[in-house]
Amino acid sequence: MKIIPPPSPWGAIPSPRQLAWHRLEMYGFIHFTTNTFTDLEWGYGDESPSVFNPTQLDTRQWVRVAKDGGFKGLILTCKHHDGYCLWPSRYTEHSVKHSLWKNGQGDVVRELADACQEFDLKMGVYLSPWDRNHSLYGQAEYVQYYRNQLHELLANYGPLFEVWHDSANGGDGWYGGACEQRKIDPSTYYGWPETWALVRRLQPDAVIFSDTGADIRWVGNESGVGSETTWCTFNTAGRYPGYPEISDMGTGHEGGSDWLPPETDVSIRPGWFYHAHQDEAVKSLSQLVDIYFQSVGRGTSLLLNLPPDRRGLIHEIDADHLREFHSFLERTFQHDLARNGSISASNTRGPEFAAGFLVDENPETCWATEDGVTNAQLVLEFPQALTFNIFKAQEYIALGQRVRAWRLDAQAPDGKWLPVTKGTTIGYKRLARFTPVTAQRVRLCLENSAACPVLTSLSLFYNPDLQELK
Ligand code: FUL
Repeated sequence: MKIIPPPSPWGAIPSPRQLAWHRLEMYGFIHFTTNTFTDLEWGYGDESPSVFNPTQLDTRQWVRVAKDGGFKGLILTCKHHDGYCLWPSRYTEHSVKHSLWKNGQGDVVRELADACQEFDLKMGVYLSPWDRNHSLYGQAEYVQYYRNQLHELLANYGPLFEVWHDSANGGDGWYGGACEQRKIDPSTYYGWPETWALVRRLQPDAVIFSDTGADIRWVGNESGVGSETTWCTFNTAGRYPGYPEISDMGTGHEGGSDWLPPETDVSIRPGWFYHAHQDEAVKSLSQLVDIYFQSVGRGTSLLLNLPPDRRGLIHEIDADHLREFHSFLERTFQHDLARNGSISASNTRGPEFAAGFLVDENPETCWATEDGVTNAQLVLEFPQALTFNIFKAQEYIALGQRVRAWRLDAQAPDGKWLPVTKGTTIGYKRLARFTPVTAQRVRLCLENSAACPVLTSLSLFYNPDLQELK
């Protein structure tokens, strides 16, 4: 029998570490530092280390909340812009060493690493490049200090899944008492290639986040909204973390030079840090579901912030909302209705790439057309009409991202095909929600694709409560 080869990769493709990251889909952020106790969002850098004094810090509670929320990992602000270190770094005194918490003997990073290991959750670190405490910030010596600290985090706390470098620099700070403005040139100052080489050497499986990679990019906003059109590919030439133009971060660039998918970061509260006066403003189920559809549902990963309070616990309100969110998603995606039907395609590359692989729940199998076919239809037919209000599709991104435009139709009883919804890119995952439709035959039209389409899954779901959420 003739073996049909798979399609050749199209354009830039993900590395194994990026592919593993795509599959995480959702993980949490933990913003915690002196700000939690001073009620600030950006500490100036002159805070007394002793203000950090959680009364009941329990990283196992954070991990339990994250797991109950369906999250696969947690990323901790080991150092935010104020420079305060949540671990006893040997390179500074501005840390938990001088906290009243555990008489200066504590290490929040260690406690989180232990809890993550105990409950089998992944861990990541955020180390702010901008440091408003350090006297040498702005000079070459500071970059070495930053790398030394990163080395401590990379070498001493077990495997990390993500290393997070933000690009903020608001200018003014304490800077060892100088109290002045210090802006740096983000295109050269931090020497990112060398720092990223350190991450690769010590944590080869960790993805590196910054505005522009090395592995994942920022989505371009902090409101939890991915772009309707999302290309995982991005032209990185001339770009660097802190690059002033961000309007294309969400969309990316079709046919871009690198695989650099977006991560959507957003807080469950208005602020990144806990403030008691925001207890009533924790995002509702409806807001969280919107965020999910607009981030994960647009092919990005969701990084949702869950800031611990002054006790050192994730507040009950946040934990409740998250549990509610997770159980809503579980209910919504429990039964894939597409599996009740038979599926056929207008074109198939060969038996190894049959349409049936779209509904087998195996991310390693796929349907593909013959080379040169860039427009194809897939028809799902059910024994009897069924009702659905969510559509899901996934491309087999190991071979690149291809689809540019798609449309979903349902067949009316008189045989006419009526449009249900449509979109542009699909990528790792595309979700679409709409008012419930009842039909016996449903058709996905891939109207335009950069190369022959290669999909790994096609699903329909029904949750009658979805419409009620608004
Ligand atoms: C930004 C910071 O300025 C915010 O405080 C927060 O940490 C956010 C996730 O990244 O760059």
